[in-house]
Amino acid sequence: MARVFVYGTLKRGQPNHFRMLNESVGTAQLLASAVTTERFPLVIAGENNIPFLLNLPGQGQKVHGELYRVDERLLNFLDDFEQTPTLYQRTLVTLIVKEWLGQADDEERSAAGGVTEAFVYSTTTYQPDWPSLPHYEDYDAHGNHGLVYICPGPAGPT
Ligand code: PCA
Repeated sequence: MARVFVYGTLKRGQPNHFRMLNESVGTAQLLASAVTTERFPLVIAGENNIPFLLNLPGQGQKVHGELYRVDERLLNFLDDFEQTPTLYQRTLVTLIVKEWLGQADDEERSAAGGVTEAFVYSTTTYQPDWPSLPHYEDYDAHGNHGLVYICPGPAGPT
């Protein structure tokens, strides 16, 4: 089992959330809503308007998202889907839990001060202008930025 913090198209209500629910590739349980303890630039970039958390702690805003418990199969699927390690890199991030949700067990809920760690798909490889794009704290593919995410085909993001 592993824990993954999702901040982009994998969140509930977002265009790739169905991939978290596809039991033929593994299982995920929603544990909590959470926010990063540090600031990061979360930008929308590229031809397909893909959200990227740039691994530049201290810049941008604290990023809001969802914490999941996933099995190894789903983690492998997500690594492939997110083109890790070329497009994104899977790194660790420190989070503050906003609200534990039904599927978190007592041990998970005992995290001191609600501070916990999880994997995140962030990137250290990006175009030089990306850090100066607008920063978001709570991604929504249909937000008033107008940068609607263009879904990848079955092969994954392009
Ligand atoms: N998918 C991953 C990284 C960005 C994206 O759209 C996520 O939702 O966290």
